[in-house]
Formats: sequence, C-alpha cells, structure tokens
Amino acid sequence: MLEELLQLQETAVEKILATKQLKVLEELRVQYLGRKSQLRQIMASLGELPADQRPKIGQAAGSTQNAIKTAISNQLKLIREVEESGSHIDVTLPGRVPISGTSHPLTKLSYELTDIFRGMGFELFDGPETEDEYHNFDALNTPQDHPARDLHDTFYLKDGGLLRTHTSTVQIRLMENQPPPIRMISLGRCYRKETVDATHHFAFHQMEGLFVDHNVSFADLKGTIEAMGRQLLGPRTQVRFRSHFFPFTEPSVEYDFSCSICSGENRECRVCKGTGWIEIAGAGMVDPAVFESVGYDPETYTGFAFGMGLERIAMIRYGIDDVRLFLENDLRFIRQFSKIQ
Ligand code: 2U9
Repeated sequence: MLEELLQLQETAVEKILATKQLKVLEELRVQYLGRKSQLRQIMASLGELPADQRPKIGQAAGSTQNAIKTAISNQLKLIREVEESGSHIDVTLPGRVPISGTSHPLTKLSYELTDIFRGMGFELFDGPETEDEYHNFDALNTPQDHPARDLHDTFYLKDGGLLRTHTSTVQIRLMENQPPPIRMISLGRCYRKETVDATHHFAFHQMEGLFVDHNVSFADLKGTIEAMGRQLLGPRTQVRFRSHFFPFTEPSVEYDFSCSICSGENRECRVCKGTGWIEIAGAGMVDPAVFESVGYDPETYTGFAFGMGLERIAMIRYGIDDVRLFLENDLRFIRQFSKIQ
C-alpha cells in the first residue's frame, strides 16, 4: 500500500507539473483528489486495515494528498501568472523570421525586360501555348519543308495542334486583329523537342518584340536593341550585329552585347570566353511575306522584330551554369534570389 501511495503521488505530481492549461489541471484535481479517486478509496479503506498499519498508511495517504494539493496550487499560480503576463513566450528570444516567398529568377527578368520595353512604348501581349501550324509556321513564312516543322523538333498534339516553338504566334494573332502601328512584346513558355542537358531544355522562355509602322528602319531596330542592352547590362554596353537568317525576317541578324562581366579584358571570362561579346539572340526586318499573311500591305508598312531567350540572359546575369535548375523547383536554388530586387 505504501508503494502504491508513493507511485500514485509521483505520477500525479508529474502530470500536474506538466500541464499548462487550467482545464486539464482541474481534470487532474478531480482524477487524483476527487471522490472516486484512488487516494480517497485508500483513505476510505483505512478502517479495514490491521490496527498497527493504520497510522502509517493513514499518515502516508495524508502526505500524498498534501503533495498533490501543493503541486496543484503551485501549478495554478504558475499558469495564472503566465496567462496574466499574456505571453508565455520569452520575448527576449529572437523572433522567427517569416519565410517570405520570392519571384523566380525568370519572372524577375521578365518583369525587368517588360519595364525596359514599356519604357520605350511597347505593350505586352499574351497568347496560347498550344497553337496551330498556321500561326506557328505558315504565317511566319516557314515553308512545309522547313526543318523546324519536322517531328523531332516540334511537339505535335493529337488534335493536329502543336506546342508553340516561339512566341511569334502572339504577334501574328495581334496583327490579324489590329492594323498598324504595332509596338508590342510577347513573352512566355515555348517548347522544342530538345534532349535535356545543362544548356538545353524542352520548355524554355522567350521574349519577342515587334514594331510596325510607316518607314521603320534597320537603324530603329539597332537603336532599340542598344537601348535595351544598356538598361539590362549597364550604360556602357555595346551592341554588335552579325548577319544571319530567319524565315520571318529579311535582313536578319544575330546580336551580341559587350561582355558586362569582363568587358573583354579577361581571356578566361566564364561568360564571353575572352571574346568580349555575349551572343544574345536574333532580330531583323519583318519579311514582307509575313505582312502578306496577315493582310498588311508591305509597300506601306515596314517593321522590325527581335527575340531573346530568358534562360540565356538569366544564366549570364546570375552566373548559372545549368538550365535545368530553372525548372526543378529546388528551393535552395530559388531562395538565392530572395535578396535580389
Ligand atoms: C513576326 C515577325 C518576326 C521574331 C524573332 C528572333 C529573331 C530570335 C530567338 C529567341 C531565343 C530564338 O529561342 S531563341 O534562341 N528568336 O532570335 N525572333 S526575330 O521575329 C518575328 C516574330 C513575329 C510577326
């Protein structure tokens, strides 16, 4: 019986000191001191014990009862103090830094590029990622036998549609519904059948632009690309045009920006490999055949167009060497950009 009383006292006090809520404390008081409690039954059964054991068990039952009562009143005082002090948090403890989200680096870059072109009066337009062959190829002077059209380059859908391979489709849809002047940019995800590796992915992001009006010249194109380069990579950024070919522009160029990392002074430059130039993408004067496909008179209107891959620019800017990082949602990668405006 003494052992039982000691065990009872130990368990009761332990539970009482562990509780932080008044309600639970009251439940424990009833459980251990209440009429139906084990202790009360022992006390009630004292009369049945042999006379020589009664004083000792009686005295032990009394001190168990006091120990439990004392523990309850101490815990009551403590819980009240904590409640009155309103916060049982140690206010000297450093606060938990709320985990704030951040924009994906490609989103940050697309916001920045959009602001740059809005600053030059370009308006952002969107369009569907699933397209048809006409808007993705035919209207862009890309003939049936053009390699870009064949199966291993383009994701064709069962309904005969396809996943757009560039955002040029948005420009075509706009020109079908709006006469010149046109000053627009489009940006978004595009798809090409690429073997995924550190520099290629089947899903990638582009920004393209189109400017159509009377007497739009190649100089307007160069001026626009230069203005973008300076705002994107710094005021001393130079632009270099190299002749190229696209089915939807004539003449066509690829354009490079002067290396913002080494300004051509570092032979081992990780970005320009010491050439001093960073290849960005392409541009050109809109091919008259494209205007014909949307009903614009190529004798009245001229225009320039340009494109750029967002992953490429982000990799140059943030020193990222693997394009797969952009789409793998690894928070360790993404969180690095929380501090970047
Ligand atoms: C219309 C007329 C012309 C859009 C253009 C490029 C050059 C270009 C690249 C961006 C990244 C391809 O994936 S990429 O490497 N694009 O270099 N895009 S001219 O020309 C157009 C578009 C629409 C109606």
